[in-house]
Amino acid sequence: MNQQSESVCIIDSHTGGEPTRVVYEGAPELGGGSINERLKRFREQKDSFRQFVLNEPRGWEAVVGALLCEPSDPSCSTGVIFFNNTGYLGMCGHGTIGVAVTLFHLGRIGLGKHRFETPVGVVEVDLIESNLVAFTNVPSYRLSAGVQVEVEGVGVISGDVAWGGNWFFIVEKSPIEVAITNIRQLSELAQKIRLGLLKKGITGKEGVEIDHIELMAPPSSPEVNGRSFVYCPGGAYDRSPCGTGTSAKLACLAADGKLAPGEIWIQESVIGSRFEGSYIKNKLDQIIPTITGTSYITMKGRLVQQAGDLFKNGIPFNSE
Ligand code: PYC
Repeated sequence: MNQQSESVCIIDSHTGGEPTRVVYEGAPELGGGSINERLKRFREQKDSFRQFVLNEPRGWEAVVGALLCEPSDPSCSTGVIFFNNTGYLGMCGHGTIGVAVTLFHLGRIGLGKHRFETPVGVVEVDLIESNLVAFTNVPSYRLSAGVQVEVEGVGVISGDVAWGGNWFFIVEKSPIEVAITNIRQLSELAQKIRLGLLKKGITGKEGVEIDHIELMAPPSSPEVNGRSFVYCPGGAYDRSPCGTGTSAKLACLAADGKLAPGEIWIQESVIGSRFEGSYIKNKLDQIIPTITGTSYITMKGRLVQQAGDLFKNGIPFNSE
């Protein structure tokens, strides 16, 4: 019998179809300090753990990992570092909803209000019911509007650059219908937009790469305000309407005077799942979005590594 380790405990959930894998036991020791110091150690010294948890054959490209850690801010219930098949995310909206539902399932939090520490700031989470969560995101804003980018084989596409916990390029009218049958074509277009942005040196603040592309379309029904396809770093598309993407979209709507504080915006994903969003303003003229959605547990288990397995750390993946 092979020697084996099965000490990493996980719970999978999906938020509007988008999976989150919470690692609640057996994560590598990341030391003390701020959550950003721990993220740095994770990235620089323990990246093989990220690949082990998410890459095939144990995971797949759509899954976002959530590593729970001791918060440095004692008012927070937990710290959480989000990661995916290609690296690390500042924040993750669907993942925040998934983490809240998972912590409740584990008996670690009760219904009501909690605070989670993320590398881009504290988010406030309201666990309204066992599967229903509203979270108040980090301040979000539009950096620039009507930015033109040359897209290979398509021509010039115009969009807004906005922050919602990650950087987004938001195209108001997708040139391809946002439909489940068009996922391959939408992904190819989004990847070309991303390359066009890189080529022209269009970035978020402080030169940070814009790694999420959001293609908007008219709603599919009168109860919905907008439909979106969100392309994530690593090449997966978001099955959910994307919590940080909905936040960035709200920032653009607010900047254009198209959505008033407190007004409800319902954003639908390419597979038809929905988030409800609204915002208030802060003193810096940024918005503070609140996003509501549901999440359900799909799997509980342990990840196993056996000696002799060539892919015991996952199949190495490089999105570029
Ligand atoms: O919900 O913010 C989100 C998100 C980011 C990447 C995948 N989902």
